[in-house]
Amino acid sequence: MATEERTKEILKGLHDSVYEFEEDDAVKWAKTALEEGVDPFVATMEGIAEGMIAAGEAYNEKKYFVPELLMCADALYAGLDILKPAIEASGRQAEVKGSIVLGVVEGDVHDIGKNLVKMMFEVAGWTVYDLGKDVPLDKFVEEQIKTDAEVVGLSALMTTSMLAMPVVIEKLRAKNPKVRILLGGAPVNPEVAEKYGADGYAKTAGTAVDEAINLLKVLKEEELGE
Ligand code: B12
Repeated sequence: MATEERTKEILKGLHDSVYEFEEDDAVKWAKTALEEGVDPFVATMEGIAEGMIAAGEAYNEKKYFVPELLMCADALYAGLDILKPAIEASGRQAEVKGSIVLGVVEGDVHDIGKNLVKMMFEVAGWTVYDLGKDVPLDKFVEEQIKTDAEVVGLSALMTTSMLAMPVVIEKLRAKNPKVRILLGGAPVNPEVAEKYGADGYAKTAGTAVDEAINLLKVLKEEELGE
């Protein structure tokens, strides 16, 4: 079991290897994390995901440009390949499992965050219907009807593409008033989610599953009350 200090060092190693787009180092630090007993969930959220968020900040500050970001993403996925099976094995199965249709709305190709969210649902034992990125709005509705998923998760990373969210929500509600809708992505916040008529919001992939479980619990209570 790594000491607190060593854990910090390993998390920094993961963070920096994503930030500095060192794919081999990301693999090396992910393996080190597992060998030394760092919780793979913590390694993912506090190491790898934080490294990508820092890369996003570097982009905002014009220190990084598109090629760097894409290389950071490659390092992120290389680390995740090692950590995901370990998260699964560490028994993060949720007590309540459901199914979710997940996608990034039309006009938006930012899918790194959505892929982290997907992974968290998968390791929790949920069934994920991943529609990918730049998803035509009607596709969310079609997929929800086809799969009868209890939850639909919408992701948007741009202030322009997030405007598609209330449109999808209206379409989903028109077809199935019971479906629970969860929003996420950097420009979204609880106020926006409420204004758009969503049922829930999660700031990070780490809290998305808990939020979805809460939505399912409310749904079950409503059904019992009927
Ligand atoms: C990486 C990146 C890219 C990559 C995307 C690669 C990929 N496959 O995703 C590339 C280089 C391709 C790219 C392209 C563009 N980008 Co860009 N990009 C970013 C950047 C730097 C980081 C995003 C990221 O991956 N963050 C890391 C992840 C882990 O965080 P996250 O996505 O927020 O996800 C977390 C949470 O939000 C949450 N979450 C996410 N989704 C969901 C869904 C649900 C249901 C839930 C519950 C939670 C949840 O969980 C995640 C993990 O904790 C941001 C800036 C920033 N600082 O955010 C700009 C940014 C989003 N991009 C921007 C722009 C403008 C563009 C381009 C238009 C640039 C251009 N001129 O060509 C194009 C693309 C256009 C398009 N049509 O989509 C702008 C958007 C501005 C706006 N209008 O709001 C930003 C904000 C940069 C800026 N400051 O200008 N980009």
